Amino acid sequence: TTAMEDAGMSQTGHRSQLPCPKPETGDLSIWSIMRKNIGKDLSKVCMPVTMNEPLNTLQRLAEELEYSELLDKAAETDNPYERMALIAAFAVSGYSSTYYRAGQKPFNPLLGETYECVREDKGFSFIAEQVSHHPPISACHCKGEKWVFWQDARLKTKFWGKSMEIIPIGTVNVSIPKYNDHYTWSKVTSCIHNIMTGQRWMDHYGEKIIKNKDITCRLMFHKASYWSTRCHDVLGSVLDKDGKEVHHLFGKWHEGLWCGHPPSAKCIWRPGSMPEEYDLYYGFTRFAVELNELTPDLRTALPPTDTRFRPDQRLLEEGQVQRAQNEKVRLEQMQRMREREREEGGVVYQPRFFRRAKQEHHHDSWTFNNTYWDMRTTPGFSQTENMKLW
Ligand code: PIF
Repeated sequence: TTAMEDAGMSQTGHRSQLPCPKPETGDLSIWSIMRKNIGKDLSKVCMPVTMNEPLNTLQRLAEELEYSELLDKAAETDNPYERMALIAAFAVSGYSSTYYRAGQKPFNPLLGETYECVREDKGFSFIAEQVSHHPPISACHCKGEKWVFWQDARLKTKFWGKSMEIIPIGTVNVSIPKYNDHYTWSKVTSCIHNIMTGQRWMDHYGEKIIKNKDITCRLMFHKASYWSTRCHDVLGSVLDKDGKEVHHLFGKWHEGLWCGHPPSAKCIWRPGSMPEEYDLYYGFTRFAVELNELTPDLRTALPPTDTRFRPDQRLLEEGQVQRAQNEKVRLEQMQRMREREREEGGVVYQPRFFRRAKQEHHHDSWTFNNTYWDMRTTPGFSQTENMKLW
């Protein structure tokens, strides 16, 4: 280990470990929760904090940028087919962190909760906000030096008894102004297996189609099966305007993506190594460990609605399960009261940093209103009126 790592810091200058391993809590309650709520919309059920990991869905969206260097590289690649292959690698890379992560669910953010992630080392600034409570919708926007990434995420769940399917609704967007590119895609279905007993694990399957002008990339995520070696396989093609394959892509979402045909294929993405004892720390990657870190400079710059200030999530991170549970209940109650006040006053809730754009494929899409970063510097969030979420 290096001196920095010994000081609890990673090469990036961020923390390299959570303050505390995941507490042993037992898994029994999941049974009774599911049994009591059969057929119900699970997003309307209050889950115990022990089902959570100390990250929320806004931070999970930021996590999709762990391999943002693929976007940097795409933004410097003149060949549009190679550029598409790099965008495809990026769209696959976002799944790799789920390989060790099926055990817990992210916190459901409170309405109006925000999360920013400024990474000077990676050259991006990310902001996300919970824009709807029922159904839960998270919107985010991220500006790199030469690209922009944005999406709104919403999901449907299907409970099958032994497993649960998560069907994402929403569009992922990447634009690269230099080439006038606008890539769009939607996510594939995810499935949590062995939800009640045994070792939980996650799978992702279905077809993902990435579009940009007249170039398309088709990516097929194979459904894992007990007798197949094609577990976690991803196969794809970059197609020209006539549907002719220009590049062949293959790999596994937890191992990497290659372009070409073996043995001469070129690796275009491979996930980083996991931190030590990751299995004791919720299966978080190095990047995930850093997401909820609250440094002194952030403490003064962030709006009070930022997830890093959310007490129940912080308490869980510190291993104080009972206190975290009590806080979760209190915050949910406060949120219900705010909702009731709005109802009584006839006030329609307006998100602060995103606005509802046109309807897209039967669902609303959300776009950034571009006010966050200006407000952050002038007048600064200590001078603005902010929602009191906790
Ligand atoms: C509460 O959220 P929870 C409920 O929404 C509750 O209805 C509400 O009260 P209200 C509370 O204020 C909320 O805090 C419910 C639900 C929503 C998500 C993220 O956190 C899930 O208690 C993403 O839980 C799943 O959870 C991705 O959470 C998994 O939206 C990888 O939908 C679920 C259950 C998903 C189970 C996954 C199991 C994994 C082991 O009175 O205002 O309505």
